[in-house]
Amino acid sequence: MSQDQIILHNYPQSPVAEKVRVALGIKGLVWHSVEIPRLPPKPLLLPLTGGYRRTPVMQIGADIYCDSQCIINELEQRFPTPSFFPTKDGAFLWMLGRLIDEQLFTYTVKIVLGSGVATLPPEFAQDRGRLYLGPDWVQALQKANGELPHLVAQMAAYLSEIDAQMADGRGYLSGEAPAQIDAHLYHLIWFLRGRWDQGPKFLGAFTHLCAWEGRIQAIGHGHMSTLSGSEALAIAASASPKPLPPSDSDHQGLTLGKTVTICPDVDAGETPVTGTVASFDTHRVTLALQSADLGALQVHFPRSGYRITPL
Ligand SMILES: N[C@@H](CCC(=O)N[C@@H](CS)C(=O)NCC(=O)O)C(=O)O
Repeated sequence: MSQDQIILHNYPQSPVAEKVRVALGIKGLVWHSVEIPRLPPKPLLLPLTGGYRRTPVMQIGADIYCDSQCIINELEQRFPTPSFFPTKDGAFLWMLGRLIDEQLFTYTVKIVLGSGVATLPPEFAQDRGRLYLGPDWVQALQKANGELPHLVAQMAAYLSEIDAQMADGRGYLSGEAPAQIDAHLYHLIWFLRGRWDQGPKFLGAFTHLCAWEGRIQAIGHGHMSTLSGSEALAIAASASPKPLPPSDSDHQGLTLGKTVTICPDVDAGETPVTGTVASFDTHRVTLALQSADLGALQVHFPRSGYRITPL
C-alpha cells in the first residue's frame, strides 16, 4: 500500500471521530480505518503517538496527526479542493468550531454521561469521567445528573439560534457548500441523538436543523476500507517523515531541537507526550520521536487547547 494513504485510528462510537469521518466525506477522500479500543490500553496506537491516547488520530506514513483540529487542517493543506472553508469568514468559523469543541462538547458530554449515570459500565464511567469531568468526576457526574434540565437548556439556547438561521433555506451552516463548521456541529448532534435517550425527542423540535442533519448524513464518509493496527505500524516503520516548513520566532520561546512535553490543557490525568521540537508555528507544533521499532516519526499537535512544557 502507498505510504501517503490516509489512515484514521478511530472506533465507530467516537463523536470526535465522526466529525473527521464527515470531514473526509466532504472532501470525498479515500481512507483506511483502523479500529482502536475505546478504553486503554491501546497497544497498537500509543507507539505511533508517543502516548497520546485520544481518538481520533490520523496517520499518513510516518506522520501522525493528533486531535481533530490538526487532522482537519492537514487534510485542508493536502487536499484543498473542495475547501473546508468555502466562504470568506473561514477564520471566524474556525473560532466558532473551537467554541463547539470546548463549551458545547462539554455540555453534550455532561448530558450524555449525566443521563446515563445509572447504566454506564463502571470502567467506562471512570475513564470518561476522569477525562472530561476532572479529578472530582464522581461528584461532577452526580451534579450533571441533577442539573440535566439546565444543561439541556444551555444546548437549546445555541441550537434554537442555528435552527432559526437555517430557516432562510441555506443548505449548510455557512451557505450552499458543506464546510468544516458543518462537520463540527454535526458531531454533537450525532452524539446527542445516538447516546442520550431523550436526544431524538429534544432534536425533533429543531426542524431546520434536522433537515440539515439529513443532508450531512447524505454526504457520507468518503471511501473507507479497513486496515489492521499492525499493518498501520508496518506502514509507519517503512515510511520517512515528510519535510517540514521553516519555523520562526515563537510566543512561548520554542526553539528547534528543544525537548518538551505536550498534553491537552485540561486536568484529565493523561500522560504527556515527550519529544524534540521539529517544527512550530502559531497553529501547530511537531515533535520528532525516535522509536526502536518504528524508526523516525513526526507527531503533530495543534497549539490551541494544548500545553507545551519545556523539559
Ligand atoms: N480535542 C480532541 C478531543 C478528542 C476526544 O476527546 N475524543 C474522545 C473520543 S470522542 C476520546 O479520546 N475519548 C477517549 C478515548 O478514545 O480513549 C480532538 O478534537 O480530537
